[in-house]
Amino acid sequence: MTRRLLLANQAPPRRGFFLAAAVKKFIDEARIFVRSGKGGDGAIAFRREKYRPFGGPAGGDGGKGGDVIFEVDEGLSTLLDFKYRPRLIARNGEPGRGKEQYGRAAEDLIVKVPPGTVVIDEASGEVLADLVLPGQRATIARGGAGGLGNMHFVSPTRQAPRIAKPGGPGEERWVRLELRLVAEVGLVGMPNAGKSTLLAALSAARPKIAPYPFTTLTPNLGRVFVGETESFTVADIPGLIEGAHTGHGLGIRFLRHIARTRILVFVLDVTSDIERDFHTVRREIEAFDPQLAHRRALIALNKIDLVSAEQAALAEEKLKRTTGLEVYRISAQDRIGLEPLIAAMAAMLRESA
Ligand SMILES: Nc1nc2c(ncn2[C@@H]2O[C@H](COP(=O)(O)OP(=O)(O)OP(=O)(O)O)[C@@H](O)[C@H]2O)c(=O)[nH]1
Ligand SMILES: [Mg+2]
Repeated sequence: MTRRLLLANQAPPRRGFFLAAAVKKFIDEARIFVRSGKGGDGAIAFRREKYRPFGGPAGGDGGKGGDVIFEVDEGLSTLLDFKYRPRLIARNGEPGRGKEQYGRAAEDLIVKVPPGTVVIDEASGEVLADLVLPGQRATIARGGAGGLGNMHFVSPTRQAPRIAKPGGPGEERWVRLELRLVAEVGLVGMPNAGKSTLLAALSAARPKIAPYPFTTLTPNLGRVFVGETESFTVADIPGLIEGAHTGHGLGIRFLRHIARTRILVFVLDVTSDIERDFHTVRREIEAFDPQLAHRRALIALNKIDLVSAEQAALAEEKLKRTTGLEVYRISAQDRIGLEPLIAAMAAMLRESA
């Protein structure tokens, strides 16, 4: 009886659990409020000493307010934390005290962000920071300076100043965070072309692979090793279809994640209309960012295990002619032709360094 009750109670939350698990994977946009600390006020105080009727001014300075500092943490890969923590507020500096004591400066608020986080001021649209390298830091809101205590305001005509400076104000702003993955190579193509299969074949990444379009819902990253010393990162993004830039399919918002790549690899399915697919994908990329369409690129002609060698060769020739790009015949599934493709990517990266 107890047991059945328990089970009945457990049933409903499952759906929420799965939803949360799906969302947890990858968040690449966030809007947050940041505020640095105010500086502590300077103190007005006088020395009181036995046998000295007029002690001098002794009000100490206030401490500096805490900065809000963003720092790249290599271990992070999503902006998820900010969904739960949209307000980042640093502490105020302590006020100065008597006996010439300074107020304590507030600790800075160090906020960890994933590599590739772009910080944009919401009001002006200005990019405040583009945080890419591990450990890289940027001050997003500067803490106010501590105010001067009255001990600084003594002059020959003013022996007992009753003035001190208030602490400086902190800064506050709304910022937008955008994650742009840091990868050297971006895989682009129609849904089902085999991008995720290729990423899995090239790296230790294990993205979901399935025989239907729009399997990949959020980008995947993998590291590809070339020989002993060289390596580069490859991003696999959701498939693009005609009209993606007007919101068809999953749209083009994930193209942001290949904005930083140095080369693009068009993954084409040899069993479909390859030229049409190539131009469709190319057009969508161009609509997103004309710059991106000029990025160095090569073609991975995939699924050659499904056609004869002659058909594959013909397709390759046709593509070379119409696109002017290097074409590599591969089967991501059967791991055919991967070595030359990897070598070509590495060479192109070296050239464009
Ligand atoms: N025969 C064959 N099938 C392949 C090959 N590469 C991928 N596939 C299959 O094609 C289907 C789609 O592969 P995915 O890697 O999920 O394709 P995708 O381009 O990532 O698709 P989206 O994530 O939907 O954009 C899967 O059933 C794969 O097993 C290949 O070289 N040969
Ligand atoms: Mg995929």
